[in-house]
Amino acid sequence: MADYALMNQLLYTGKAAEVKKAVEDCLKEGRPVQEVLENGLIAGMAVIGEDFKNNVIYVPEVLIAARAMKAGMDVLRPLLTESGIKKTGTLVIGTVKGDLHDIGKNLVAMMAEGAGFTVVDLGVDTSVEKFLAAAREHDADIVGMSALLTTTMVNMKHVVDRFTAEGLKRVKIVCGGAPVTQSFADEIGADGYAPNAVAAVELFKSLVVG
Ligand code: B1M
Repeated sequence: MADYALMNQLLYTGKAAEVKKAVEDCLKEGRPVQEVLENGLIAGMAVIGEDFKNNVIYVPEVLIAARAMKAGMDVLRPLLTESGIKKTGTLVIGTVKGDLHDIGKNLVAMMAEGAGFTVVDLGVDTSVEKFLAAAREHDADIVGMSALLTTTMVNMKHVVDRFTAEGLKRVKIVCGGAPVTQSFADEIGADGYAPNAVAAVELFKSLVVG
């Protein structure tokens, strides 16, 4: 018998192997993929997001929980594609050129995946060309850029300028990272800025809805 409250708890405490097994057990029991995703994983991740926002838990706990969620998602991902469940949207995300920091970017990517987005993670040191090619190839709704250095955040502007020059207005561009601010985002012409992973996912959802 599927016990989603237990799965949420396992996710919260970052028990990756147990979450994976719980997801597999639910599927063996014949539970619908979308039910397992929403009640087991997304509901658990939502609690993490809230507690993170309210300073009940901190980055290490979120990363451990996010890894557990990823273990569960790895089981569901191929089935989600097969069953054609409507995803929230497609996010192409990367850390900008010259920057190797990826902890915050990974957190944003994992939380977005937990919220139902298809996430294409380009990793670190991502060139303008790579953002552009991936946005086209995956028909991205959102391009997310992360930067942790004052010397690399300027590269965000190059991405915005290039997307504008290429006429890719449909793709919303969001930026974040410790030195980035709302006024910087406005200055470079980005569509949005988020100070943390929870706010980023809320922003992505609002941009996809319209
Ligand atoms: Co670096 N580093 N680092 N570093 N590093 C900082 C950023 C620094 C502030 C430390 C300091 O001097 N106090 C400083 C930057 C100074 C500046 O530019 N003003 C710095 C420096 C100087 C450097 C090097 C140049 C050091 C050197 O080699 N001399 C070098 C640069 C390498 C490079 O990138 N080319 C370097 C290297 C490294 C490590 C490799 C050792 C390591 C990175 C490991 C990794 O990421 N895999 C590292 C680390 C760990 C840090 C600190 C200590 C921690 C960063 C972090 O992961 N925070 C950092 C100091 C600090 O920030 N306190 C520092 C936790 C993470 C969860 O937060 O990334 O802010 P954050 O992400 C948040 C939000 O910003 C937001 O959501 C996340 C979750 O809430 N967010 C987004 C992030 N991306 C987003 C995208 C969005 C929306 C929100 O939309 C798309």
